[in-house]
Amino acid sequence: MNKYLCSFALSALVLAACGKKEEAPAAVAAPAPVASAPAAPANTEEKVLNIYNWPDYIPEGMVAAFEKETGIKVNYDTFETNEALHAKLVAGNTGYDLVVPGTVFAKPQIEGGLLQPLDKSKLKNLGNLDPALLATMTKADPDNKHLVPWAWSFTTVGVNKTKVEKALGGMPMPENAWDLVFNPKYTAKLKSCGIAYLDSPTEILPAALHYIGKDAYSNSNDDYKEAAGMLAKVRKDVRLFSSTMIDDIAGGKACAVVGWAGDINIAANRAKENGSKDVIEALLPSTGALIFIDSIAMPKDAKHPNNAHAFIDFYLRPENAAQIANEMNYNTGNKAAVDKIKPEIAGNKSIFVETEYFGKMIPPSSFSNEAREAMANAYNAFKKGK
Ligand code: SPD
Repeated sequence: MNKYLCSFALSALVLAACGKKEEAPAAVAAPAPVASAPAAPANTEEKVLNIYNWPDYIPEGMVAAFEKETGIKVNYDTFETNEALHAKLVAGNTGYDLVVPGTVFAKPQIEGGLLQPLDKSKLKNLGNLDPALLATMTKADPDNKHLVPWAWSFTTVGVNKTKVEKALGGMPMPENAWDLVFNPKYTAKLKSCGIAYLDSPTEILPAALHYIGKDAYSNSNDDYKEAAGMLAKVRKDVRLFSSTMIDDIAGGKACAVVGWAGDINIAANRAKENGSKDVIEALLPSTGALIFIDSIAMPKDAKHPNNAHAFIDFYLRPENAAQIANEMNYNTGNKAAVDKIKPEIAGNKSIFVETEYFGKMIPPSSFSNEAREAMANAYNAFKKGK
């Protein structure tokens, strides 16, 4: 396995399994880690910060703690898909100081000048980040100038195992979990307890491409046609399209989903809190799952850049970064946070995947603008059932 990916894989709870600790690649010039330093001193900016993030993606109390410490009032809005955030950035005048794109979209956003470089002199906790993850992110952000990792996880199949086993009625679970959501032999049975897909072309097409043995980040129209052909066969069995499906899984509307491992784990916890005894799990398909890295970045027209840097640096403190894993079930790219992760989270293989499985996973890449448009067309036709 690539030596950098190896330590990124575990960020690095079982780093020992990957051999000796790697040195940071030359491209990543990060200052030495500084634990728990206070946020940057007060600045002359208006004390406001406008953040645009995904739902269920910030530990409870983090915004309040930042506001209390800095006196900066945070306005916090959410979006549900990379497409929605991208459209806002392209339209301009977003009104936001910080946004959280996936690296798949951040690459064209950086190339298009929609995001501005960060001032690393204001990020004294930057050295807490895992150099291996930063090295991986250079595919999207060549000199790590624009993006700081927020969290990472993977797109996979999630199940309410209790309901799925019942609906399969004695048919064994498939070896490859993707069959549960893409193979009519299984979907025909699981439609009774509910199949849900993420509602986004750039979530579903890559998973479908991967399932049919193509490059998940293919830019080929022929590949999209083949993936659309496969999807068309299961369309009638898909009950829901949703990008905030935590409650759909936890509340019993969906028993098999194409979703994000972090959210599937949140759904499992929520179901338990609601008194359910059902077993809900993010599966590790035998052919691999699709890694994504979400990163925090500043739109080109951010009005409060100093406050934005203060928030990023606050998030980079180990005790704050650890909460994204402990509370939200997402993997942090913050190496200094590793010893603050709770044992039950560290031991959850669908949050901190083991080295062997990490080797099977599909790293993120990106699409051309034309490819995104073609995927959107294929996806919309699929949804309409054409
Ligand atoms: N609940 C937060 C989910 C964040 C998911 N970002 C996913 C991007 C995947 N391409």
